[in-house]
Amino acid sequence: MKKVGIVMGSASDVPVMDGAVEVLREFDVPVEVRVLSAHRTPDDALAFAREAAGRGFGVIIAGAGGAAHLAGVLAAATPLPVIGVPIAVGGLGGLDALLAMVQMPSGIPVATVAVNGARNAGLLAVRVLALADPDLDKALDEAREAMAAKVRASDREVRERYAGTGGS
Ligand code: RP5
Repeated sequence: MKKVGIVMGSASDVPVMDGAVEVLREFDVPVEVRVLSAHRTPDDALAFAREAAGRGFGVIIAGAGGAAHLAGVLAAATPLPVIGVPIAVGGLGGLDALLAMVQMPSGIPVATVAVNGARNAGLLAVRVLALADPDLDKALDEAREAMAAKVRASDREVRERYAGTGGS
């Protein structure tokens, strides 16, 4: 199975990016987690991106906050799909990082998830790998069904709680 690279701009991003690691572990997808900065260690970040496809990665997830160039820089140097996780740091609550990732100019895309949306980034990475892996595809379908069952249980509970209060 292909690996997923989880790259973040600083160790301070770990609490958010843990969400992506967690979901990939739930699906037994191998991960390599790195701190590589587009600003502070640009040569290391580029080297990682250039070598990633040849080292068995299938997808890269990149989390960064502030003027977040990391996802775009990695995407520029690899043919692999890059999923960006904007991280909320500083006074703008992550809006700066969100715009930096989602507003990539035409030509080099970054699939950007919500601010601090590392879990969805992990799920999207699993979905990409599942295109070539029927077992992973089945596991994802089962996880979705389990999630739907939980929502239906909540629906039953709420309907019972408010039964007879004038609604239909
Ligand atoms: C970004 O700057 C990192 O991704 C991090 O989210 C933010 C702040 O980094 P530290 O100052 O905490 O190292 O490059």
